[in-house]
Amino acid sequence: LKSNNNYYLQFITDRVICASHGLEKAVELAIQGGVNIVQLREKHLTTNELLPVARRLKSLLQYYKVPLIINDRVDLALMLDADGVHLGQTDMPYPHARKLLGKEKIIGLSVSNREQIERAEAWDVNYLGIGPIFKTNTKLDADKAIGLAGLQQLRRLSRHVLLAIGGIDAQNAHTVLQAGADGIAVVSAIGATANPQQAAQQLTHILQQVKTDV
Ligand code: TZP
Ligand code: MG
Repeated sequence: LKSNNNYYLQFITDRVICASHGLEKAVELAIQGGVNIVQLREKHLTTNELLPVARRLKSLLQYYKVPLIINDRVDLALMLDADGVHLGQTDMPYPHARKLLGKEKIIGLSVSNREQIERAEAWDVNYLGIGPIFKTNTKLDADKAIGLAGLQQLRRLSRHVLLAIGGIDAQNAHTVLQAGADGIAVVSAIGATANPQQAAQQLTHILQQVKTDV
């Protein structure tokens, strides 16, 4: 996974959580604050509803040269010529997704335990989303939080770029980076705030600081 500025800050959309700004405005502000990967994740939209949203986001992100990743849906990523897809453990298995998307596209995969992270070692995923690290109210069917100790243990088992996810905010971001994450992925720490730009900026500073510390 290439990174513009040597840090990874992924913003994951949730139009309900971003409702006060509107999805596109929230994404734009997040980018202006330093977000450098966006994942479109709208579990409650039908395919038909998702398409126009994805198209508008794609042109917005093209303007800012920020990659757009589509949650779960290899078909939509292909159809839109998006930059990539983020796969969960129950989505299309990585090898098939890679075959369809080709080697230039970004493929991220969610992992939350040892077995999943070990299986991913054989695959050229572009990053792993690892978590939930902390308790989160954003994903109701999330696995149990793995904690900082869990992250530290799983870190040793993987050669991949690890983006920590789940309950991460400006208060705890430095601890997940110290535990071995290469970057973070957030929904509410940016989307649920009154000022997504400022929230993203704060996270960006933490990421840049910890990266230059080590
Ligand atoms: N996968 C694991 S936790 C999570 C997802 C999509 C939700 C993260 O949301 P938040 O608001 O950053 O805790
Ligand atoms: Mg998924």
